[in-house]
Amino acid sequence: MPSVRRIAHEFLERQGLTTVFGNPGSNELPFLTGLPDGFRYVLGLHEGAVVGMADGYAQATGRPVLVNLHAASGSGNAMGALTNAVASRTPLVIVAGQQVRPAIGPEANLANVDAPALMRPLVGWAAEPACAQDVPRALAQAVFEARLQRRPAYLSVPYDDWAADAGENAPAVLDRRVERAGVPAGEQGRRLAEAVAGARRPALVLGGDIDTAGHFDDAVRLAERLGGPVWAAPSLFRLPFPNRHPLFRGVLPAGIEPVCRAFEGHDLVLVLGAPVFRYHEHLPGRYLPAGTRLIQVTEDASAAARAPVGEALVADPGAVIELLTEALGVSGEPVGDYRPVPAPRSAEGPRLHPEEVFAALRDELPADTVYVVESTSTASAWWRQMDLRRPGSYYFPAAGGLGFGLPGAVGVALGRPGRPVVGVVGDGSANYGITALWTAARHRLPLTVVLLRNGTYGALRWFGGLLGVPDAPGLDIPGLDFTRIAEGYGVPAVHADGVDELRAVLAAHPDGPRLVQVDTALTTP
Ligand code: TPP
Repeated sequence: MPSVRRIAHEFLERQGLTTVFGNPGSNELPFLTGLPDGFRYVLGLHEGAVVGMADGYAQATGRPVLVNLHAASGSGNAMGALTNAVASRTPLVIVAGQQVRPAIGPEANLANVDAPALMRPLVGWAAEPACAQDVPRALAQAVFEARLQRRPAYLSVPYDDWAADAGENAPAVLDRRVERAGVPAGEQGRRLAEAVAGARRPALVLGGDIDTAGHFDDAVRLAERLGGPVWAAPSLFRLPFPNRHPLFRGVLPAGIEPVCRAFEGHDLVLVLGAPVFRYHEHLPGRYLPAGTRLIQVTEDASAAARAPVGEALVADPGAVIELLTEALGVSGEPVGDYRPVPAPRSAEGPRLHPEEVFAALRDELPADTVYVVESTSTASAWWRQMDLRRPGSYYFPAAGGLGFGLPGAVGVALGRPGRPVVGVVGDGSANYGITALWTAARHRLPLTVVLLRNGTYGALRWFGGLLGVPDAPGLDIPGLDFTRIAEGYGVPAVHADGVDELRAVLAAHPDGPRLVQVDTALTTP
């Protein structure tokens, strides 16, 4: 009979989970031994970076990805990064090493005493198989749970299970297929099409899921037939629509009252592929203007159930886009031209305004560049300057947990080798995932990191004003030189002193990673 390990490796291979992001410990080595030839192990030096890289990779490839973590300590280190993967609905399959079963009760070193409970609020499914022979089936369940729920799943495996005999039933999992279909039933589709076609002034709100699921261009077709304004959902983590398209009105502010204000005058708001809504700043008010009907279409049953307002249909937003585009027919109205970019603002003194940096990126880098952004006080500057027209062009930490930017950029660069990838990262944010630079160097990824150094936690300064607490300590971070830090991890780095130097640096396209540090002025989000 084959071992549990043999069946597990073969199952993972058949499911296409052959890239493993991990940081190993003694408990994990027995799983990692004898990996078949087609496997690739991507070592991250800290579990936060491991999960951030896996998240970026899974999002960029659109497929579940295997993550291997070390017991409770490694899983604990990964949890901040996991909050982002949960919010972006990334199907991570996390396998963590556990002590041998007899050592768990007495709490031997590296025993993860109640492993599933440790992770449960975050992951969609967590388990530790009750015996070695259940490991292959449980691993299959982890993969299918992650894929079906689009949420990380967690499996803790005692390390002596891997060498155990798998038993005669174990190979049955190898041929399993589990799929999902999400097309609305005829009557549901008809009602939805009637509501949309009958609306006087419909508005469309698109969530990150639209880009994740590959419906960016389909959303443009639907919007043009609808002819109404399009917003991106609040707390955006992927751009679902070209941001200079004439119908695009921007990212909705993440507060109840301003969202309500934006919908004023619309009789129907159709939300596709987003929760309703992921607010951030607590700005209370009515959820919707009087007389505005909201219909949400999402594959995420929990997002439908927990919304405080509106009707919801749990269905594949892609199928609904197709259905509605057909039902609406071709509109006679021209939509107009893409909106031009304004001249970038400049700052007083030697520091660059972030708009000058973003204008340089826009002008000097190819139009299909992918940006992984973790710069928190520069959002409005970003959207004023950028012109992103391709699917998969923009990633942001989905739950606002810092530490995604650098690792996420590394993961995207690994997953999308055909497109230029740029990480745009603040000097505060960079520290939470800094070890990912080592992985970028190790894999010689053609990744550019643009490091915006304003010497402070800019977004928190703005929040301090909003909350009426301008004197909170711990907001300044002077004295960091990321050119030296990057060099230490093996990534060549330069400090660009002005716009001309920045533009000249960006115009060169090295075939490995590089970090470009630039001093920027403080702006408000
Ligand atoms: N810790 C984590 C893991 N996530 C967070 N979001 C925070 C702390 C709180 N936080 C939000 S924004 C921010 C901090 C610390 C500052 C980020 O600074 P920087 O990257 O320099 O961007 P800036 O706001 O200056 O543009």
